Amino acid sequence: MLQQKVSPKVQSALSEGRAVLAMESTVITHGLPYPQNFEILSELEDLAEENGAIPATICILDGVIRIGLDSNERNILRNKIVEHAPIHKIALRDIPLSLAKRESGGTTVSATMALAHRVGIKVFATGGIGGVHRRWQESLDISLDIKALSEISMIVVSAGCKAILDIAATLELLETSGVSVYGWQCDEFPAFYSRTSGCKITRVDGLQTIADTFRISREFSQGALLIANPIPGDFEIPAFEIEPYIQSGLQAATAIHGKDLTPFLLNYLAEATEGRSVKANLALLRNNVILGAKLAKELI
Ligand code: PSU
Ligand code: MN
Repeated sequence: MLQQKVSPKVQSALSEGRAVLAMESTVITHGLPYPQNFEILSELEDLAEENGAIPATICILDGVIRIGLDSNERNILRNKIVEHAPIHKIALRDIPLSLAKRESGGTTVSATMALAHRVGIKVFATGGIGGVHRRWQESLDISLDIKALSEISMIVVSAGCKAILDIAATLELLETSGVSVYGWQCDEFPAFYSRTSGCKITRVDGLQTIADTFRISREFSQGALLIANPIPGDFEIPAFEIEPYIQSGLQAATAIHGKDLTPFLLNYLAEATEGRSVKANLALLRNNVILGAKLAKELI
């Protein structure tokens, strides 16, 4: 009943024990505007390979789990987006219904982790994880990403969490959930568009340290190791510049709830910053894929 297709390239890399890097697709379907989303998808896949790992972009197409896309599948996804066919944002809990109804969609961090883990992929690069939303006291809006990170064994590279979140609360919940969080050559948890957030984390400086830590941690934890990789300085939007836009975006979003909130805010920021937030998002994705690919290679 469950249909899954692993691309031949990813399949042979997995069976030969070569490095594979998982990548999510909600950032393509819901996080970035067209056509930048498809341009960056190919670019990220090339970057992964140049840095030593076979890329495995994960999504669901017409009720089939896809692990690794070839140009044909990329075109199918692109056509659906261009033609405004229904493309869902699929979190881990949404996977079964999406498959049963033969839907298509981008997989979020939680869904991508679960699907990557099923086929034995150990490293995953994303843009920013979901977390605890601001005003969580009223909404209780906390991303399933946190629970997935606490339960699924994987190294996850992200540029911190989205700046639209309550970052301090997200870090607290990651701690309670047993997720080890380390800063890649940095001492603060990055805030997606900004390199700093004011929240201190433990620094790691070497690929081998991370790989060894991950191997050792398997004795103690079933969950993920989250590696926070700050956006490259040239593309950073400092917190004092982006924060007013986030505030006005949150004001505009009072009627938007649940899974629509993140795409709404990202789109709002793209317009408010005249595309600067999109350029930042692309830069941090490249940066994370490069580090993720190197980690996947180190872990072999
Ligand atoms: N960060 C981005 N763009 C995105 C996302 C995160 O900059 O598109 C996506 C990721 O797929 C993440 C999801 O897993 O948003 C979290 O959504 P929610 O807050 O609804 O759980
Ligand atoms: Mn949510």
